[in-house]
Amino acid sequence: MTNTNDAGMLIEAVIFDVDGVLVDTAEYHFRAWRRLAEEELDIEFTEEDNERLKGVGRMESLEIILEIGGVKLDEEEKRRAAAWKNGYYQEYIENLDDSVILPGVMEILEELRMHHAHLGVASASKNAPKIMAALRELEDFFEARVYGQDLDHSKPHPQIFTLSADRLGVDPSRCTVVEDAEAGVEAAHRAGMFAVGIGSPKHLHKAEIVARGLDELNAADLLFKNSAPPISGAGDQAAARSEPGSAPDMS
Ligand code: B16
Ligand code: MG
Repeated sequence: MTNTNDAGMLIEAVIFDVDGVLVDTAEYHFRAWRRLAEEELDIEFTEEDNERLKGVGRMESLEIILEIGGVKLDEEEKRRAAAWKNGYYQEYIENLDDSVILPGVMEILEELRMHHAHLGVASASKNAPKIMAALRELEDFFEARVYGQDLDHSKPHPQIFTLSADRLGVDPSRCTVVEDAEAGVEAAHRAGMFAVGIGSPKHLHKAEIVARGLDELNAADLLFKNSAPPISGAGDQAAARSEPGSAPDMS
């Protein structure tokens, strides 16, 4: 690889989050949590609340919902609540097909492959192996995979991405992470990587680039190879790029 980003660094690898970046399953997580919150726990749970759960592990997500509702459960009740949610979620993902792959995903992966970028997939979800196995054409793009089963720590802990870089054999400073979660952007920065946010600039403004979807970006954007801003169809706040050359916040 000889691509250089504006900070004078070489990007050799791109690591993709799964839910909300590659596939449209983030919506299913939200529906399953809302169903649990409203039907089983009598807690009102909004889309805004859900932003705090994105990318966060199952038990940590439950703790956030309980905190929102001011509800206390003992350990056994928590275990059962998390299992209920997972049961609902698994019903939603039972019959997955290629239609869940988000717009622009296959095209940008193809393009990155032409640039000889190393590609990794990294998800906090323990259901991610099942999702990826159902989508073979997508899975085939990736050299390294890190899933919930491999992790001791939840995002924003950087473990998910440092382990990915390790498996790809690439230094963290040469990696870009593509994430839809605020906690994921923070995890990328704590791993010493660049972050591309997919979703709303309101929640993802700390990422070096924010776009509504991968269909607004191209391989050069993820490799920080040019400085032209991505085109956005994003209504209120268009795809935003922070000042190129700004190094990731390593705090
Ligand atoms: P599970 P990602 C994350 O996946 C989801 O964003 C988050 O909502 C979910 O709670 C977490 O996986 C754990 O998922 O309950 O299936 O193990 O965004 O990191 O791909
Ligand atoms: Mg995600």
